[in-house]
Amino acid sequence: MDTTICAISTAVGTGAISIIRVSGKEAISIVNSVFSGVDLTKVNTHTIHYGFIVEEDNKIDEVLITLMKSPKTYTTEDTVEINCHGGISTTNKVLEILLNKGCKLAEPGEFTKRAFLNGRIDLLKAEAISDLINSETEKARKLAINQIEGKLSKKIEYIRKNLIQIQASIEVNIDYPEYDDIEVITNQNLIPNLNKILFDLNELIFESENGRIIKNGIDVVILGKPNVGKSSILNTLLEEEKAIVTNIPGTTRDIIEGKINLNGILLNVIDTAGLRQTSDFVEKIGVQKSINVSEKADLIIYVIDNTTANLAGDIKKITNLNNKKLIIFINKDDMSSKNKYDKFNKYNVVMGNTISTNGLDKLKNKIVEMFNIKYLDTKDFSYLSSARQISLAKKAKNAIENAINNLNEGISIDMVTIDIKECYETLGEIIGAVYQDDLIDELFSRFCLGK
Ligand SMILES: Nc1nc2c(ncn2[C@@H]2O[C@H](COP(=O)(O)OP(=O)(O)OP(=O)(O)O)[C@@H](O)[C@H]2O)c(=O)[nH]1
Ligand SMILES: [Mg+2]
Repeated sequence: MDTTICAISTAVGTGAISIIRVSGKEAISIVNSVFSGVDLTKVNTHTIHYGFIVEEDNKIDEVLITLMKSPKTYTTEDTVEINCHGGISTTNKVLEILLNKGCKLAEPGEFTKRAFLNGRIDLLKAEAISDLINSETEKARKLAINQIEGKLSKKIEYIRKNLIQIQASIEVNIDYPEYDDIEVITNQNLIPNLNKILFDLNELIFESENGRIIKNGIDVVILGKPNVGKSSILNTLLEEEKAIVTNIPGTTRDIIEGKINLNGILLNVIDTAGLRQTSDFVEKIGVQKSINVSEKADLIIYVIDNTTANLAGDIKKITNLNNKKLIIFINKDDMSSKNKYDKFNKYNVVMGNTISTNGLDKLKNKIVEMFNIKYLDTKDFSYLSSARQISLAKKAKNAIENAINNLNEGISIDMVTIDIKECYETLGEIIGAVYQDDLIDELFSRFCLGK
């Protein structure tokens, strides 16, 4: 934190402008020492200056310098941003000059890490900055910007405030039992308050599924026997001839992926090798891969060929897919069939084809319905969304459940303060009020360089 760091903040490549960001105690003096324009140590904060970056008497680049003095900056430290002409060689040369003058090259996410460590933003907001950069849909962008604005932090802070009030009233009872004007804490008034917190945590965890799918999308795996039309479904969904389609069973041997935007939610669609017993070495590996990806899927579309006479093999495979969100898609409904599908009544069944333009509309509608995609628009877009946040919320919930169970089992109130404190601190970890250095390092290392 004592060093002055610098990095290229724009994408590396040829472009109109590249921005090099410098932050730290010596940011202004270092840039000033290589700048031909005004004396940057004497100008007002939040001003822009024209000039050249120079090395000995050589002009390296014509630049605009944005100067921002602490504390109203991204990192809260003195910050200088150099707008260079874009292009790899110029930008790298300016960066090299700054490094020679004593700047350290920033690690990925180090500017944001400093903003967090200097107390300008909490951990949820810091994570959301990375999410905003990586967002691929409008909904993901909205989720991230709401988190930056602090909507999610407020929800967590609210629960923590209630916990601290409960904790304080218990402690006052323990410390000053002789006072008459203090409300006596009993199981009767404590348990309902803890149940209210449990309710809020359950809601956060339940709704985190929305956050997860808005941020990461839904992993959809297309499974089924060979030649049923899996690759045709992928191609039709993507509106692109991505996978090879032939009438030869066993055409697809590896997994093929593509993304589509369904009502603002990203579907990561994965086509797989048809499931069958085979002696072909390569195809065997492909079939195993199909099984592996299906285990990690959020949704399996199991495809059946409408013209298949014998469904016994399909029924067996579908039965093995228990615990998975599943749609059985009867493909090729443009072809006649004597099949009856009432044995699939307990599943989500959709019929369609890949021949007509609206042959897959019912399939898409079913996905929208199963993942409540329309309902998401009516909500406030402040959900826990990362695995880190969700697992901590679950840990906090366990602590509060322990407190309630302990009270119900007759354990004394002062003992349950341990569980209440654990819940409070775990929620603190979500926003970064409590943190471990290595976890913070790991989290910021996933950021872009220069952010
Ligand atoms: N009539 C009709 N034919 C279809 C339909 N969808 C796919 N087909 C045909 O079915 C054959 C197999 O299609 P694919 O998409 O390659 O099937 P697959 O399930 O990917 O097959 P494998 O890769 O071998 O597992 C091709 O000849 C397609 O043109 C459909 O809705 N109706
Ligand atoms: Mg295929």
